[in-house]
Amino acid sequence: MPPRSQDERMAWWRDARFGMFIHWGLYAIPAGKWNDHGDHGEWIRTTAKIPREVYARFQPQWQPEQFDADQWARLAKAAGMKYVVITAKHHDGFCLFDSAFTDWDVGNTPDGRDILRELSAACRRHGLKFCTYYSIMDWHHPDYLPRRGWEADRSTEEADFDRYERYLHAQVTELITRYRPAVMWFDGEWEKTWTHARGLRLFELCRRLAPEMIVNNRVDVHRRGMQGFSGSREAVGDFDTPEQEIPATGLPGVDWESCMTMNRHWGWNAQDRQWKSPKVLVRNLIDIASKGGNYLLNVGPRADGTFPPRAVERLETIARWMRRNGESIHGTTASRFDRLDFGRCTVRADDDTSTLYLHLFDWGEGMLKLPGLANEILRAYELPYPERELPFGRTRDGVPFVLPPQERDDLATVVAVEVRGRPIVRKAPEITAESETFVNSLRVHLATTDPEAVVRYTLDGSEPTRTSPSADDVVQITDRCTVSAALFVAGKRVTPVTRRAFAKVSPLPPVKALARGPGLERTRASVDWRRIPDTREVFDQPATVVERIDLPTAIGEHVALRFRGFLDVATDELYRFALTSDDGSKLWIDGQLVVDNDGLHGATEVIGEAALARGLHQVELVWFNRTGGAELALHWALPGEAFTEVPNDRWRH
Ligand code: FHN
Repeated sequence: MPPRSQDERMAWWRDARFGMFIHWGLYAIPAGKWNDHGDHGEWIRTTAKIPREVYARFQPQWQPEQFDADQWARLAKAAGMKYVVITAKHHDGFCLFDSAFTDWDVGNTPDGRDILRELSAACRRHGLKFCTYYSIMDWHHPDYLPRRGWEADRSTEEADFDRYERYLHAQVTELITRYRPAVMWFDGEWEKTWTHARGLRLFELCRRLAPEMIVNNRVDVHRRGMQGFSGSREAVGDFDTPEQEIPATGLPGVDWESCMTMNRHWGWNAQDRQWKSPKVLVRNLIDIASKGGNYLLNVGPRADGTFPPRAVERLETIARWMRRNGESIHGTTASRFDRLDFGRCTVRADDDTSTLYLHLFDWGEGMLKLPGLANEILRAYELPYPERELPFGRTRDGVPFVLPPQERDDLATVVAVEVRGRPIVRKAPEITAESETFVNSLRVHLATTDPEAVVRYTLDGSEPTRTSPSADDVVQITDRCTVSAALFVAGKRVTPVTRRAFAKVSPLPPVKALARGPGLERTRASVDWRRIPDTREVFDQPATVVERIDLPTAIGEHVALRFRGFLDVATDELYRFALTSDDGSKLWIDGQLVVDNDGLHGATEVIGEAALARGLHQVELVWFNRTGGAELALHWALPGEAFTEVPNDRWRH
C-alpha cells in the first residue's frame, strides 16, 4: 500500500533513530592486509591495486561457516537498533545474494548461502527492518566506467555504461522484489559517469517497485562530500547522509542519518585497534537524536561470519544503556534548545503533557538549567525510576531548573522532565532576509512559533521594549537600519535581543554599449583544468551566438565554455543569481565576480547577488568539465520572488 505522504513513509524510520550498518564481503578474507601493508578495508581491491583476476581468487575462499543471522539480529535488537543495512554489493561488485545477472556472487561460492535471504528472514523474526546497501560504483563489471587509474590494462573498448545501468536496474529490481528492503541505501555515486538523470531513473524505479521503501540521497549526485547534505533544488532521495560526522546543528528541515564506524574501517581490518569507546558511541547516539537525526553504526564482520569481539562488547554495553534509557532515544525528536551546559535533550511531545529527556554528560553539582523553557514543569525523575522524583524550580531571573540525581552513569545519566502541553522553548527571534543589502526595499522576517509570545522590534539598534512595535512575521525596510528584536509575553521580555544590520546600496550603472542583437557569444576550448585560471587566452576560437546559457548536447570532457554579452535588466534592483554547474563555473557582472562555483565537483548550486540599475550590464560566465557528468544552469530572482531561468530575451551581445 503506497504511503499517503512522505511523513507516513518516514514515520517508522524517524521513530527508530538507531540502526546497524554491516559492511561484509570478500574483503573480509584479507582482513585489511595485503603484502606488507595492513591498513586496508573494504577498498582493498583498489587501495592495494589487486588485479581483478587476483581478487577473484577470494570467491572460492568465501566460507562463512559461523554466519548466524539470528545472532546478528539479536545483538542489533538488544542494542536498541531498529533496522539493519547490509552491503548487498559494495564497490568490488561482489553480491551477497544469489543474483541471476552475475556469477560474481555468493551463489558461486563453496557453500552458496544466500546471505541476504538468511539475514532478511532473521530480521523479520526479530522485528527489525531489513535494508540493503547497493554501490553504484562497480570495479568488477566490464561495463562500469571509469576504470581504476592503475587498471590501464583492462580494456574499455567494449564497455557500455548504459548497459551497466540496465544491469544495475536489474539487480536493484532483484533486491526489491526478493527481499523487500525497507531502505535502499545507495552509495558510490560520485564518479562522473553517474548523473542526475541516471539517479532520477533509479529513484523512480525504486518508487515504482516499492512506493513505501525509503531511498537515501546517494541515489542522486548532489551529496556534498561527507557532509552528505544535498541542498540542491532538484536532488532526489528521502534522507541526507553525513558520514563519519555529526552536523553541528543537525540538518534542520530534512531527514538525515549519520553513518559511522566503530573503529577506523568499515570492512573488517584485523589490525585496527582504534575502537571508539562505548561512551563515545552512546554519546554520538544521544547527540544525533538530540538534533533530530538517525545513527547508523557500523559492524564489519570477519570472514567466518562472526562479529569482531570488540564490536560485540560495544553492542552489549550499548544494550545495557538502552535497556535503561531507550525511551529517551526511540520515538523522540530534536529539542529546540540551542545549547545546554550539561549535555543534550531529546523530546517526546504530546498534546497534554510532553517529556524532555535531559542527557547528562559532564555536570558538576550545579542545577540543570533549561533556558527559555516556557512550560510548567510537572515533575522530574531519573530514568528509569519515575518514583525517584527530583526537585525543580526557577532561578531568580526565571530560568527553569532541575537538580541532578546523586547516581551517575558514566556513559550518560538521563533525567526525564514532564511538562504541561507541547514544549515551548523561547529563543530570541531569528532575523532573516534574502540579503543584507537592498536597492529599494527589503522584507525582513521576524517570526516566532510561540503562540503566547509576540516579537517586538526597533530599527535604530536600541533594545525593544513592551511598547515597541510588534511584528507578525514581515517588516518592510526602505533605509539602512539595524533591526533589534526580542520575544515578549504579557508585556515582559522573555528572550535575549538579537540584532542584524541591513544596508541600502546604489545599483551598478548600466554600461554604455551598443548591443548588436539577441543572445550571447559562446566560445569553446579544450582544457585540462581543475580550477578556472585568471587568464582567458584559451578561448581563441571564433565565438558562436547562442540564445541562452546552457550546454550543447554531449559536451564531453576536458572542455571549457565562455559566455560573453550583456544582461538587459528592466529595473533598478538587487538581483540574486543561482549558478549550478558540474564541474566549476564563475559569473562576472560588470567585471565584478558575482558567483564563484569553481572547482571539481558534482552538480552544485551557489548563489550570489548584484545590485544593477536599469539597462545593459556586461556578463561573462566561464564553465568547465574535467571528466564525467556535466551540468550548467543559471537562474535569477528578484527580491521576494522564486528563482527562474534568465529569459532568453534578456541576453544581448
Ligand atoms: O566508499 C564508501 C565506503 O567504503 C563506505 O561504504 C562508506 C559508508 O557510507 N561510503 C563510501 C564512502 O563515502
